[in-house]
Amino acid sequence: MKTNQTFTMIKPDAVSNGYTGAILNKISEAGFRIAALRMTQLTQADAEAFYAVHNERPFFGELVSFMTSGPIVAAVLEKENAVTDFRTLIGSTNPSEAAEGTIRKLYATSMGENAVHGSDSDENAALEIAFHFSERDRF
Ligand code: 3AN
Repeated sequence: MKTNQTFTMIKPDAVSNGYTGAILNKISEAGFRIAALRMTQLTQADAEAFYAVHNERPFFGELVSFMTSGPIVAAVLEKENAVTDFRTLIGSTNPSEAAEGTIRKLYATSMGENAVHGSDSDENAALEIAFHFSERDRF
């Protein structure tokens, strides 16, 4: 398993607010190589499967409904220590607690509508990458 890759989604709030370009630029400036990239819209089944780990949480319905509400941009990012460094770049789940200069501090609006997803472990990165991209769409 590659440990130098992570998976991200630019979420519907950030895409509809016009932040896709700015966020991709910030990701590139931070030294990540974009190894795969696609704009798509998650179905209800996609979002339920992707967030299955949260299906007992009180915000699950809200999360699935938000994540299917509009297009997202999915990407595979490559860098040494990709998972950890990307979590640092995006900042805390709650944007009001996110550090200055982080993507969530700059572009997120709330705990639910928090602009970007970033894998939380190498294992989940591999699963999430395989969920969204076939081999031939990865470069
Ligand atoms: P992170 O995305 O920072 O890893 P998780 O894994 O705890 O955060 O949560 C997954 C997603 O669920 C978050 N990105 C956010 O969109 C949503 N979420 C988490 N906590 C809440 C909450 N209290 N209310 C609404 N949505 C939430």
